[in-house]
Amino acid sequence: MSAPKASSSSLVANSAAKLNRSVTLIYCPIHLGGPHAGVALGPGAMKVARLVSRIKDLGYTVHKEVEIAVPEVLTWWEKSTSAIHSRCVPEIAAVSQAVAQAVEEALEAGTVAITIGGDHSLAIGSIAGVSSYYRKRKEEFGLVWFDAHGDINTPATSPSGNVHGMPFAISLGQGDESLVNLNGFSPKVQAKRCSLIGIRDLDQAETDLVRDSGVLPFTMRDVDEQGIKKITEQALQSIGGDIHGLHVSFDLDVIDPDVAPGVSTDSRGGFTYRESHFALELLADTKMVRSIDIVELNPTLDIKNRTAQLAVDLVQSALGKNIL
Ligand SMILES: [Mn+2]
Repeated sequence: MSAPKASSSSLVANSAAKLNRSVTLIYCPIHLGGPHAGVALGPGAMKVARLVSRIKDLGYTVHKEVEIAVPEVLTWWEKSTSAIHSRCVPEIAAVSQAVAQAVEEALEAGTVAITIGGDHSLAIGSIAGVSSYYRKRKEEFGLVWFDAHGDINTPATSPSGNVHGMPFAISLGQGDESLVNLNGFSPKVQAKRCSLIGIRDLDQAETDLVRDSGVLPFTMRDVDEQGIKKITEQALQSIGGDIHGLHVSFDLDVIDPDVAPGVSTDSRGGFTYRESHFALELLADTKMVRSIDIVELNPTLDIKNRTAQLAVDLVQSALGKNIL
Protein backbone atom coordinates (compact mmCIF):
# COMPACT_ATOMS: atom_id res chain seq x y z
CA MET A 1 0.00 0.00 0.00
CA SER A 2 1.39 3.40 -0.88
CA ALA A 3 1.53 5.52 2.23
CA PRO A 4 -1.30 8.06 2.27
CA LYS A 5 -0.89 11.39 4.04
CA ALA A 6 -0.71 11.15 7.80
CA SER A 7 -4.17 12.56 8.51
CA SER A 8 -6.11 10.37 6.09
CA SER A 9 -4.01 7.38 7.10
CA SER A 10 -5.00 7.65 10.74
CA LEU A 11 -8.64 8.13 9.78
CA VAL A 12 -8.56 4.94 7.75
CA ALA A 13 -6.81 3.10 10.55
CA ASN A 14 -9.40 4.23 13.11
CA SER A 15 -12.45 3.27 11.11
CA ALA A 16 -10.87 -0.07 10.18
CA ALA A 17 -10.01 -0.78 13.79
CA LYS A 18 -13.64 -0.24 14.80
CA LEU A 19 -14.97 -2.35 11.97
CA ASN A 20 -12.72 -5.25 12.83
CA ARG A 21 -13.33 -5.65 16.53
CA SER A 22 -15.40 -8.76 15.99
CA VAL A 23 -14.68 -12.07 14.29
CA THR A 24 -16.72 -14.88 12.82
CA LEU A 25 -15.16 -18.33 13.20
CA ILE A 26 -15.98 -20.76 10.43
CA TYR A 27 -14.90 -24.33 11.12
CA CYS A 28 -14.49 -26.35 7.93
CA PRO A 29 -13.12 -29.85 8.55
CA ILE A 30 -12.80 -30.62 4.85
CA HIS A 31 -10.48 -33.50 4.00
CA LEU A 32 -11.70 -34.18 0.47
CA GLY A 33 -8.96 -32.19 -1.25
CA GLY A 34 -6.31 -34.82 -0.58
CA PRO A 35 -5.58 -38.22 0.94
CA HIS A 36 -4.90 -36.89 4.47
CA ALA A 37 -8.07 -37.56 6.45
CA GLY A 38 -6.39 -36.22 9.63
CA VAL A 39 -6.95 -32.62 8.50
CA ALA A 40 -10.60 -33.06 9.43
CA LEU A 41 -9.44 -32.82 13.07
CA GLY A 42 -7.90 -29.36 12.58
CA PRO A 43 -10.77 -27.27 14.00
CA GLY A 44 -10.99 -29.48 17.10
CA ALA A 45 -7.27 -29.17 17.78
CA MET A 46 -7.44 -25.39 17.51
CA LYS A 47 -10.39 -25.29 19.89
CA VAL A 48 -8.32 -27.35 22.34
CA ALA A 49 -5.55 -24.76 21.90
CA ARG A 50 -8.06 -22.16 23.18
CA LEU A 51 -8.74 -20.40 19.90
CA VAL A 52 -11.86 -18.60 21.14
CA SER A 53 -10.49 -17.34 24.45
CA ARG A 54 -7.18 -16.30 22.87
CA ILE A 55 -9.08 -14.18 20.36
CA LYS A 56 -11.15 -12.66 23.16
CA ASP A 57 -7.90 -11.93 25.05
CA LEU A 58 -7.11 -9.45 22.28
CA GLY A 59 -10.30 -7.51 22.94
CA TYR A 60 -12.27 -8.99 20.06
CA THR A 61 -15.74 -10.39 20.39
CA VAL A 62 -16.68 -13.63 18.67
CA HIS A 63 -19.78 -12.70 16.71
CA LYS A 64 -20.62 -16.23 15.60
CA GLU A 65 -19.18 -19.72 15.26
CA VAL A 66 -20.22 -21.64 12.16
CA GLU A 67 -19.74 -25.38 11.69
CA ILE A 68 -19.59 -26.38 8.02
CA ALA A 69 -20.90 -29.88 7.35
CA VAL A 70 -18.53 -32.00 5.28
CA PRO A 71 -19.93 -35.16 3.71
CA GLU A 72 -18.31 -38.48 4.55
CA VAL A 73 -16.59 -39.96 1.53
CA LEU A 74 -15.68 -43.40 2.74
CA THR A 75 -14.61 -44.49 -0.73
CA TRP A 76 -12.13 -41.68 -1.29
CA TRP A 77 -9.38 -44.09 -2.37
CA GLU A 78 -11.69 -45.59 -5.00
CA LYS A 79 -11.70 -42.20 -6.67
CA SER A 80 -7.92 -42.44 -6.98
CA THR A 81 -7.76 -43.74 -10.52
CA SER A 82 -5.56 -41.76 -12.88
CA ALA A 83 -8.54 -41.28 -15.20
CA ILE A 84 -10.10 -38.91 -12.69
CA HIS A 85 -8.18 -35.65 -12.59
CA SER A 86 -10.15 -33.88 -9.88
CA ARG A 87 -11.43 -36.00 -7.05
CA CYS A 88 -14.61 -35.44 -5.05
CA VAL A 89 -15.64 -32.40 -7.06
CA PRO A 90 -19.40 -32.55 -6.34
CA GLU A 91 -18.75 -32.90 -2.60
CA ILE A 92 -16.13 -30.12 -2.60
CA ALA A 93 -18.49 -27.87 -4.59
CA ALA A 94 -21.22 -28.34 -1.96
CA VAL A 95 -18.85 -27.53 0.89
CA SER A 96 -17.41 -24.55 -1.00
CA GLN A 97 -20.91 -23.13 -1.46
CA ALA A 98 -21.54 -23.31 2.27
CA VAL A 99 -18.16 -21.75 3.10
CA ALA A 100 -18.69 -18.96 0.56
CA GLN A 101 -22.03 -18.08 2.10
CA ALA A 102 -20.67 -18.13 5.66
CA VAL A 103 -17.71 -15.92 4.73
CA GLU A 104 -19.86 -13.42 2.84
CA GLU A 105 -22.29 -13.20 5.77
CA ALA A 106 -19.37 -12.67 8.15
CA LEU A 107 -18.11 -9.74 6.07
CA GLU A 108 -21.63 -8.31 5.74
CA ALA A 109 -21.85 -8.38 9.54
CA GLY A 110 -18.69 -6.25 9.67
CA THR A 111 -16.63 -9.03 11.21
CA VAL A 112 -13.32 -10.61 10.25
CA ALA A 113 -14.03 -14.01 8.71
CA ILE A 114 -11.64 -16.67 9.98
CA THR A 115 -12.01 -20.04 8.27
CA ILE A 116 -10.31 -22.94 10.02
CA GLY A 117 -9.51 -26.09 8.05
CA GLY A 118 -9.42 -28.61 6.90
CA ASP A 119 -7.36 -28.76 3.75
CA HIS A 120 -6.65 -25.89 1.38
CA SER A 121 -9.57 -26.75 -0.91
CA LEU A 122 -11.66 -24.65 1.52
CA ALA A 123 -10.09 -21.52 -0.01
CA ILE A 124 -12.22 -22.11 -3.11
CA GLY A 125 -15.25 -21.23 -0.98
CA SER A 126 -13.73 -18.59 1.26
CA ILE A 127 -12.32 -16.61 -1.66
CA ALA A 128 -15.63 -16.96 -3.52
CA GLY A 129 -17.38 -15.47 -0.49
CA VAL A 130 -14.91 -12.60 -0.19
CA SER A 131 -15.14 -11.96 -3.91
CA SER A 132 -18.95 -11.89 -3.93
CA TYR A 133 -18.93 -9.43 -1.05
CA TYR A 134 -16.61 -6.95 -2.81
CA ARG A 135 -18.17 -7.51 -6.22
CA LYS A 136 -21.57 -6.33 -4.94
CA ARG A 137 -19.89 -3.18 -3.67
CA LYS A 138 -17.78 -2.70 -6.83
CA GLU A 139 -14.69 -2.74 -4.61
CA GLU A 140 -11.32 -4.43 -5.00
CA PHE A 141 -9.59 -6.79 -2.59
CA GLY A 142 -6.12 -8.29 -2.43
CA LEU A 143 -5.02 -11.85 -1.76
CA VAL A 144 -1.84 -12.92 0.03
CA TRP A 145 -1.30 -16.67 -0.16
CA PHE A 146 1.31 -18.34 2.07
CA ASP A 147 2.29 -21.84 0.98
CA ALA A 148 5.20 -24.22 0.42
CA HIS A 149 3.39 -25.24 -2.75
CA GLY A 150 1.83 -23.40 -5.66
CA ASP A 151 -1.70 -24.82 -5.30
CA ILE A 152 -2.07 -23.65 -8.89
CA ASN A 153 -2.48 -26.99 -10.67
CA THR A 154 -5.39 -27.64 -12.98
CA PRO A 155 -7.02 -31.01 -13.62
CA ALA A 156 -4.87 -31.17 -16.77
CA THR A 157 -1.56 -30.64 -14.97
CA SER A 158 -2.15 -32.19 -11.54
CA PRO A 159 -0.19 -35.41 -11.06
CA SER A 160 -2.54 -36.52 -8.27
CA GLY A 161 -6.00 -35.10 -9.01
CA ASN A 162 -6.07 -33.76 -5.44
CA VAL A 163 -8.11 -30.57 -5.38
CA HIS A 164 -6.14 -29.10 -2.44
CA GLY A 165 -3.37 -28.57 -5.03
CA MET A 166 -5.71 -26.50 -7.22
CA PRO A 167 -7.55 -23.81 -5.21
CA PHE A 168 -5.36 -20.90 -6.33
CA ALA A 169 -5.87 -21.83 -10.00
CA ILE A 170 -9.62 -22.20 -9.41
CA SER A 171 -9.83 -18.75 -7.79
CA LEU A 172 -8.01 -17.33 -10.82
CA GLY A 173 -10.55 -18.99 -13.13
CA GLN A 174 -8.80 -22.20 -14.16
CA GLY A 175 -10.06 -25.68 -13.34
CA ASP A 176 -13.19 -27.73 -12.91
CA GLU A 177 -16.14 -25.65 -14.06
CA SER A 178 -18.43 -26.29 -11.12
CA LEU A 179 -15.74 -24.99 -8.76
CA VAL A 180 -14.54 -22.13 -10.97
CA ASN A 181 -18.10 -20.85 -11.47
CA LEU A 182 -19.18 -20.96 -7.85
CA ASN A 183 -21.66 -18.09 -7.19
CA GLY A 184 -22.01 -17.69 -10.96
CA PHE A 185 -18.93 -15.69 -11.91
CA SER A 186 -15.22 -16.09 -12.58
CA PRO A 187 -12.43 -15.33 -11.91
CA LYS A 188 -12.85 -14.68 -8.20
CA VAL A 189 -9.71 -12.59 -8.02
CA GLN A 190 -7.44 -10.86 -10.52
CA ALA A 191 -3.90 -12.22 -10.66
CA LYS A 192 -2.43 -8.73 -10.31
CA ARG A 193 -4.12 -8.46 -6.89
CA CYS A 194 -2.37 -11.61 -5.64
CA SER A 195 0.95 -12.60 -4.13
CA LEU A 196 2.20 -16.12 -3.36
CA ILE A 197 4.81 -16.27 -0.61
CA GLY A 198 7.08 -19.04 0.68
CA ILE A 199 7.03 -21.48 -2.24
CA ARG A 200 9.74 -24.14 -2.43
CA ASP A 201 8.07 -27.33 -3.62
CA LEU A 202 6.37 -26.98 -7.01
CA ASP A 203 5.21 -29.73 -9.36
CA GLN A 204 6.90 -29.79 -12.77
CA ALA A 205 4.13 -27.93 -14.60
CA GLU A 206 3.55 -25.52 -11.73
CA THR A 207 6.79 -23.63 -12.28
CA ASP A 208 5.43 -22.34 -15.59
CA LEU A 209 1.92 -21.96 -14.20
CA VAL A 210 3.19 -19.68 -11.43
CA ARG A 211 5.41 -17.70 -13.82
CA ASP A 212 2.61 -17.23 -16.36
CA SER A 213 -0.16 -16.59 -13.84
CA GLY A 214 0.44 -12.89 -13.28
CA VAL A 215 0.58 -13.51 -9.54
CA LEU A 216 3.61 -12.01 -7.78
CA PRO A 217 5.57 -14.97 -6.39
CA PHE A 218 8.21 -15.05 -3.66
CA THR A 219 10.20 -18.23 -3.19
CA MET A 220 11.98 -19.21 0.01
CA ARG A 221 15.16 -17.99 -1.66
CA ASP A 222 13.55 -14.55 -1.96
CA VAL A 223 12.69 -14.75 1.73
CA ASP A 224 16.32 -15.67 2.49
CA GLU A 225 17.75 -12.90 0.35
CA GLN A 226 15.38 -10.03 1.08
CA GLY A 227 13.68 -10.84 4.35
CA ILE A 228 10.00 -10.94 5.23
CA LYS A 229 9.62 -7.18 5.66
CA LYS A 230 10.82 -6.29 2.19
CA ILE A 231 8.86 -8.93 0.37
CA THR A 232 5.66 -8.19 2.28
CA GLU A 233 6.04 -4.54 1.35
CA GLN A 234 6.58 -5.50 -2.29
CA ALA A 235 3.55 -7.78 -2.22
CA LEU A 236 1.32 -5.04 -0.79
CA GLN A 237 2.63 -2.47 -3.23
CA SER A 238 2.01 -4.77 -6.16
CA ILE A 239 -1.54 -5.60 -4.98
CA GLY A 240 -2.20 -1.86 -4.90
CA GLY A 241 -3.24 0.83 -2.46
CA ASP A 242 -6.81 1.07 -3.79
CA ILE A 243 -8.09 -2.14 -2.22
CA HIS A 244 -10.80 -2.27 0.45
CA GLY A 245 -9.64 -5.47 2.10
CA LEU A 246 -7.08 -8.25 2.20
CA HIS A 247 -7.73 -11.96 2.26
CA VAL A 248 -4.92 -13.99 3.82
CA SER A 249 -4.81 -17.67 2.89
CA PHE A 250 -2.29 -19.26 5.24
CA ASP A 251 -1.20 -22.84 4.62
CA LEU A 252 0.66 -23.97 7.73
CA ASP A 253 3.06 -25.94 5.52
CA VAL A 254 4.73 -22.63 4.62
CA ILE A 255 6.39 -22.95 8.04
CA ASP A 256 9.40 -25.19 8.50
CA PRO A 257 8.33 -28.66 9.70
CA ASP A 258 10.76 -28.40 12.62
CA VAL A 259 8.50 -25.60 13.90
CA ALA A 260 5.14 -26.84 12.54
CA PRO A 261 5.26 -30.63 12.28
CA GLY A 262 1.49 -31.14 12.26
CA VAL A 263 0.77 -30.56 8.58
CA SER A 264 -0.20 -32.95 5.81
CA THR A 265 2.43 -32.21 3.19
CA ASP A 266 5.52 -30.88 4.93
CA SER A 267 8.51 -29.46 3.09
CA ARG A 268 11.82 -28.58 4.68
CA GLY A 269 13.31 -25.11 4.44
CA GLY A 270 10.26 -23.07 5.38
CA PHE A 271 9.48 -20.02 7.50
CA THR A 272 11.02 -19.82 10.95
CA TYR A 273 8.76 -19.23 13.94
CA ARG A 274 9.42 -15.50 13.84
CA GLU A 275 9.11 -15.17 10.07
CA SER A 276 5.62 -16.73 10.32
CA HIS A 277 4.54 -14.23 12.93
CA PHE A 278 6.29 -11.24 11.38
CA ALA A 279 4.62 -11.75 8.00
CA LEU A 280 1.17 -11.70 9.61
CA GLU A 281 2.05 -8.82 11.94
CA LEU A 282 3.04 -6.74 8.91
CA LEU A 283 -0.23 -7.55 7.16
CA ALA A 284 -2.17 -6.72 10.34
CA ASP A 285 -0.39 -3.34 10.43
CA THR A 286 -2.20 -2.38 7.21
CA LYS A 287 -5.57 -2.69 9.05
CA MET A 288 -6.84 -4.26 5.85
CA VAL A 289 -7.11 -7.93 6.83
CA ARG A 290 -10.80 -8.84 6.54
CA SER A 291 -10.62 -12.59 6.14
CA ILE A 292 -8.17 -15.37 6.95
CA ASP A 293 -7.87 -19.06 6.10
CA ILE A 294 -5.81 -21.31 8.38
CA VAL A 295 -5.40 -24.64 6.61
CA GLU A 296 -3.74 -28.04 6.44
CA LEU A 297 -3.35 -28.52 10.20
CA ASN A 298 -3.15 -32.30 10.66
CA PRO A 299 -3.30 -33.17 14.37
CA THR A 300 -2.57 -36.85 13.66
CA LEU A 301 0.93 -35.80 12.60
CA ASP A 302 1.43 -33.17 15.30
CA ILE A 303 3.52 -33.33 18.46
CA LYS A 304 1.63 -32.45 21.66
CA ASN A 305 -0.71 -30.12 19.72
CA ARG A 306 2.24 -27.77 19.13
CA THR A 307 1.22 -26.84 15.57
CA ALA A 308 -2.36 -26.11 16.63
CA GLN A 309 -1.06 -23.82 19.37
CA LEU A 310 1.16 -22.07 16.84
CA ALA A 311 -1.82 -21.72 14.50
CA VAL A 312 -3.79 -20.00 17.26
CA ASP A 313 -0.81 -17.71 17.98
CA LEU A 314 -0.71 -16.84 14.28
CA VAL A 315 -4.40 -15.95 14.25
CA GLN A 316 -3.60 -13.51 17.05
CA SER A 317 -0.79 -11.95 15.02
CA ALA A 318 -3.04 -11.64 11.96
CA LEU A 319 -5.61 -9.86 14.16
CA GLY A 320 -3.02 -7.32 15.25
CA LYS A 321 -1.42 -8.72 18.39
CA ASN A 322 1.78 -6.84 19.09
CA ILE A 323 4.59 -7.72 21.44
CA LEU A 324 4.31 -4.34 23.16
MN1 LIG B 1 -1.83 -25.05 0.19
